[in-house]
Amino acid sequence: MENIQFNPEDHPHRRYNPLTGEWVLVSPHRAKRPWQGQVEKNTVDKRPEYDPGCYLCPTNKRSGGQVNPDYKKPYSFVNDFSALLPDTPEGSYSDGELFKSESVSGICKVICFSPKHNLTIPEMDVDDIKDVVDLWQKEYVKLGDNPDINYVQIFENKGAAMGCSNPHPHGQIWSTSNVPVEQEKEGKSQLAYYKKNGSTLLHDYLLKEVEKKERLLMSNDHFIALVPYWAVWPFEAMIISRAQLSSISGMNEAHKTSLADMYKKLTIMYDNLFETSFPYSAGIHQAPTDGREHPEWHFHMHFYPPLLRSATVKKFMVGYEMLSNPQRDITAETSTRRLRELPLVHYKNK
Ligand code: H2U
Ligand code: ZN
Repeated sequence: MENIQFNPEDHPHRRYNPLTGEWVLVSPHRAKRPWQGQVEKNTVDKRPEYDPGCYLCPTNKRSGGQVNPDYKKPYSFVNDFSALLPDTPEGSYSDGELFKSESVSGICKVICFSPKHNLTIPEMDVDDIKDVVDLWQKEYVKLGDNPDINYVQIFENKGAAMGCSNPHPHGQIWSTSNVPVEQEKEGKSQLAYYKKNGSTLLHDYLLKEVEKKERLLMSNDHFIALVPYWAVWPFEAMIISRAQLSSISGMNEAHKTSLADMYKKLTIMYDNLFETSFPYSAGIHQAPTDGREHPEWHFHMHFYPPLLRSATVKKFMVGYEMLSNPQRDITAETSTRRLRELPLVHYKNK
């Protein structure tokens, strides 16, 4: 083996995620094995614009008895089955080093992206997605202004494969008194980087990726979409702001339109990959709302889609991945090439 040079295109290796400090094992030699399973197409599901049985459609009754207004624009309400409650008493418990707990208070909301039951983000107009971004911004500022709320997590869980309970286009916001685990890891790494270098970690990362090009999916005036070097999920992606914006609160109209446009285009790529409504969990990572300045935080959105080879073959995070660290076969660069080749016209409109 002495004369053979390490080539990350062929040889097993692990890649470092500087945001979380974690590693992913990459096994590109395995991706070359022939795939003998079937590549299936999903049947296109035909849904009505209005579903009288849907708890998110305008004018319908929700499980708790509340009635949705006849909303025309994105509409948010407090989750009827909130995982967090605003009036939780403060307190903590510990018994030595090994038993520790603390109370968490918070507010959970559901956001209906559109009154139309049969749409999804890639099928919505950019102007209408911009209304969603406007509401995200409003909610982030309003929830974040609450002195009990130190983190506002905005996300979308899409598709039955991700455990989403309803196809009506919607997202959620969970806002909490504590900074959750992933954001704490990313916050620590970004703070250490910012202190050392005086610029944000993702600002410098973007400069390098723009130079290298091999993982870039698309760019517009304010954002770049790419498959991160350390991606775990086969078609994982990130949307990162070009400017060192710590949160959505500082975005102007042009930023928000650019974000809406990229959200649409990236999800069109996804849908076109297997000609299916592509499931994913996506969400915004940005500054905590603890009343302090966070110049180290750099606005970004993560997309974690589970599909691997077709509309029906998904990746499982099991075995070695549960016990050791995540692993992937297809490299981030190969995934980028596959996504980049896809047209930006939705397959249903071809
Ligand atoms: P999913 O996006 O994971 O499907 O979740 C939808 C949320 O909607 C879920 O958190 C809430 C559930 O608690 N919900 C209501 O608030 N009211 C209802 O009438 C049904 C579901
Ligand atoms: Zn609906």
